[in-house]
Amino acid sequence: MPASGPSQEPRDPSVFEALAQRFSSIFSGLGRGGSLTEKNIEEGIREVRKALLEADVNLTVVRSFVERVRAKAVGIEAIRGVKPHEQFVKIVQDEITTLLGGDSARIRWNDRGPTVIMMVGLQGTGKTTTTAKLARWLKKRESKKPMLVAADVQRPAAIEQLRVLGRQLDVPVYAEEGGRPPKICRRGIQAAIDKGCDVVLLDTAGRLHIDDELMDELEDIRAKTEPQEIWLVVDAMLGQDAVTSAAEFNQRLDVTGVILTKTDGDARGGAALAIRDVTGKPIRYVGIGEKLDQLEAFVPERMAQRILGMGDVVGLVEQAQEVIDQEQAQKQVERMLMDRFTLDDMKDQFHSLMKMGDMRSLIAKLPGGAAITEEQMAGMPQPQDMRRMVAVIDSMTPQERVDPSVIHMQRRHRIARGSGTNVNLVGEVIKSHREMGKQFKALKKQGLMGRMASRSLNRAKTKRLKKHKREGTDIKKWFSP
Ligand SMILES: Nc1nc2c(ncn2[C@@H]2O[C@H](COP(=O)(O)OP(=O)(O)OP(=O)(O)O)[C@@H](O)[C@H]2O)c(=O)[nH]1
Ligand SMILES: [Mg+2]
Repeated sequence: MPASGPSQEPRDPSVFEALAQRFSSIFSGLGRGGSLTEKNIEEGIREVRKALLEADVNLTVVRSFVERVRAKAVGIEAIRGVKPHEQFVKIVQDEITTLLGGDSARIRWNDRGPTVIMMVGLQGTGKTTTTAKLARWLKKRESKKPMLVAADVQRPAAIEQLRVLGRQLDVPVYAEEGGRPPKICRRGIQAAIDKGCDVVLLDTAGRLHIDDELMDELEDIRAKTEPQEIWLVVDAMLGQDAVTSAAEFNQRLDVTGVILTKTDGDARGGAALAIRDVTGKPIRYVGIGEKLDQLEAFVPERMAQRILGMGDVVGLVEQAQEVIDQEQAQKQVERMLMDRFTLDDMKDQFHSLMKMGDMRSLIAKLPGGAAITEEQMAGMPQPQDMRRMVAVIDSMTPQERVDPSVIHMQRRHRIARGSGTNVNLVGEVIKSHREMGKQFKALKKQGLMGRMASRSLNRAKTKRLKKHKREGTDIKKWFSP
């Protein structure tokens, strides 16, 4: 690897470096114009497509990726304080994260005995090295007691290689000279139990090509050891071939994850980007060098951030989105605080709730909102009911919406007919409105509404305060500590 200048950031696995550079120039190009037009969205998308193809991502994966980005980019709306091209960056980053596997996977620990992890892969991909790296990782980071099992009887030197690594790490190694790997593995697990080890790493033999003999042996090992994890070791240097062989291995063995080695080499990043999409299995770790500490957990979101190198921009967009949610919520709270929570307000609220998710998450976003109890939330209607409730409100007269107490039976029938619902639902809506009003009053008593409202009022205060003074409402008591 070429020497880098002094005091550099930790270097990214170099397979992602070229990609990172490409993306950074695409994004800075987009930002230059200030605004994002349909034309330069298309340009941006075309550039992203080219970058992925150059990185050796296969065409099918690129196509569906680009379609997803386009679908989202078309809907970009202006958010105050955020430039449209910055939103575009976030869309691309979110999609890269999804492509890489979304949330990072966790090891399925066996709670009834040692956790068995079976390592498989073609010859020379780095199985043995990675097995040792994992033993080190599990020992150091998970406080586990691992044991290595030499299940490779193909190469005479394989056992010795594993023994040397075990000595270096002070991790026990189980090996037998000769014999069949499935049996060796079973006895290895028993040896681990006897020694009080809680993780067993099975280092299996590689072949040059995927053949039936290898697969039969691996299937036999799997049947005899019932591993919690089967990790496929894939060499990033093999590019698209790595992806193809991963797909084949996965078809036969249904692996639980992939480890991508040699990402420090000069291969292009395509394998890393396409493996999840093609196999449906997440990358769990990446090898970033020959040394035993050169292993990294693979966190899709973090990797996407590194590839795009636009962490600040994405953070900014997220923040701005949150502020908007919060401002909308505060406006509603302010109205409720003024005791003028009409059915029209309820309808507005349903609309934004249907957009934003449920009441719980809305209230949780407000300052102090996390303190609201489940019980207090119970009266809040669910999003799925809201659409029909909105139809009911739409069939009411303006007077009925402000003062639902005038809605007697005859009017209920009229509203039910008008909204294509039934009398019971009309009753429900009126009751919900009353319940919500009560809930807000209860919250107000706790001082929470006061605190929330004082923020809004700082901005919009004088007008409304004057109005309340005129009407003689004692608003001050809500703000007292
Ligand atoms: N640069 C680099 N080299 C690696 C990495 N992982 C493994 N290697 C090297 O790849 C070579 C093969 O590694 P092994 O662990 O012996 O591979 P294997 O899959 O066990 O090979 P077989 O047992 O013969 O199938 C060795 O020279 C390792 O040092 C990595 O992340 N980066
Ligand atoms: Mg090996």
